[in-house]
Amino acid sequence: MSVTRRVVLAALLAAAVTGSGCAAGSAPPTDIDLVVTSEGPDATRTVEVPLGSRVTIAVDARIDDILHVHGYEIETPLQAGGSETVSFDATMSGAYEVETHSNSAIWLKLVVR
Ligand SMILES: [Cu+2]
Repeated sequence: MSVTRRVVLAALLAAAVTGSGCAAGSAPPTDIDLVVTSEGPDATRTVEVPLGSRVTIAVDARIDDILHVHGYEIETPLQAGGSETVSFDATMSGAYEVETHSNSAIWLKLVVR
């Protein structure tokens, strides 16, 4: 088999794998509970998110801040003592950090694939 033919075959196989089961609405939802404090997390939590999943982050805020979902560019104001829900469809693959800016805390790393 020629090198060119191998590359084409590999590309076709990759397309077959990534193209299956990704119809809109077929991915299971991703629900995340998050308590936002001034200290930030002990460690950033990594969450695997299936591509196409509806992501819902339920935030229990202990401080005034803004929660920022990088990449998807969603910013939600938080009020100390309040709760907020951030929802979006994970339509872009990749790794995205969820941060609060007052303390530069990175709460989540969403790995969408
Ligand atoms: Cu940010």
